[in-house]
Amino acid sequence: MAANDSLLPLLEHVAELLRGAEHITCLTGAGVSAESGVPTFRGVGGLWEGRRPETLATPEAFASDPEEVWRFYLWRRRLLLACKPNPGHYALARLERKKPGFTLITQNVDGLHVQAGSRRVLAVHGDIWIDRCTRCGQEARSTGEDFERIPHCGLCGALARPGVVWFGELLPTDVWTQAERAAASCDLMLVAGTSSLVYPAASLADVARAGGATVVEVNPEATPLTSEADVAVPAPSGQSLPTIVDRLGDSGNRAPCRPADRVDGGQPRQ
Ligand code: BJW
Ligand code: ZN
Repeated sequence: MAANDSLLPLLEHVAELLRGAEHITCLTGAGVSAESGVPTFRGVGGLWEGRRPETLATPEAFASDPEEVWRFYLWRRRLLLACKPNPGHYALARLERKKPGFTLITQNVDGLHVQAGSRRVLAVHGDIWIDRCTRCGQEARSTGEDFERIPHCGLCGALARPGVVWFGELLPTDVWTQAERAAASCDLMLVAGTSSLVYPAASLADVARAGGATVVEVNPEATPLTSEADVAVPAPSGQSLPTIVDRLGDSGNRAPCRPADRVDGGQPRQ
């Protein structure tokens, strides 16, 4: 669905800001996948609704009841198999090709940015499709077929865990370092579909602002970032981002095609 007509001047203004920016960094959250049918974490219909995050997304929860935690993640994997990227994901993939100095940082673990054609994705909260051994750290990509079986390591046979970042865990160092660098050095930061409640990812907008960047938020609801942002677009990303990127034109900055260069956590972590 196209963006509401009354928003067009605002979207044109954002396109103008993007046109003038050399280094653009985008931070996305669960809201960007909402129009693909992936539930967000907080709010009505969110994954956490009726549950406390600490009961599922912590190392302590996994240690005390790995089966219950795995049931949650296997349920989400099954749901994701039916989800496809939406126009917001595709718009960000097009933006990367139009602007060579573009970096995409995502808190999402669903892989939909890569499916949409984004090539360089800093996945700061990991990847739901990775099984990581709790003993030797060996990582394997799930085939996404067996939703009944709790994964075990192909090398040592120990219990695996999902390759995501839980509360109280460090973000993958290499990915996080690159994300901070991209935030500090951009002249425009686009923050789309995140409640800006979870740290340290939420601090990236502050890092960008401290470096003098213009901050643009895309979110139908107000967040703690809204009043700090230079521009707030109160609309779904699947409707507003395509219009913004369409209006960008070519900018004379088309990036050459190159093989996928995904940055998603790299090293096995314990
Ligand atoms: C739309 C839309 C549409 C809807 N279009 N928009 C500083 C201060 C306070 C606390 C801390 C702090 N530093 C660290 C902490 C602790 C903690 C934390 O942040 N807690 C807060 C809850 C207070 N952080 C951590 O523990 C992190 N680690 C860490 O800091 O390590 C250092 C350390 C170690 C030891 C001790 C202390 C420090 C790790 C955080 C890991 C987060 N993990 C999760 C789960 C990942 C795995 C999984 O998927 O299961 O990541 S939690 C969950 O939240 C997930 C998300 O990536 C993350 C962010 O959520 P997101 O994406 O913003 O989604 P929602 O649902 O919150 O919002 C959706 C938004 O979309 C809404 O605003 C909607 O309006 C909008 N929307 N439709 C556009 N169509
Ligand atoms: Zn192992």
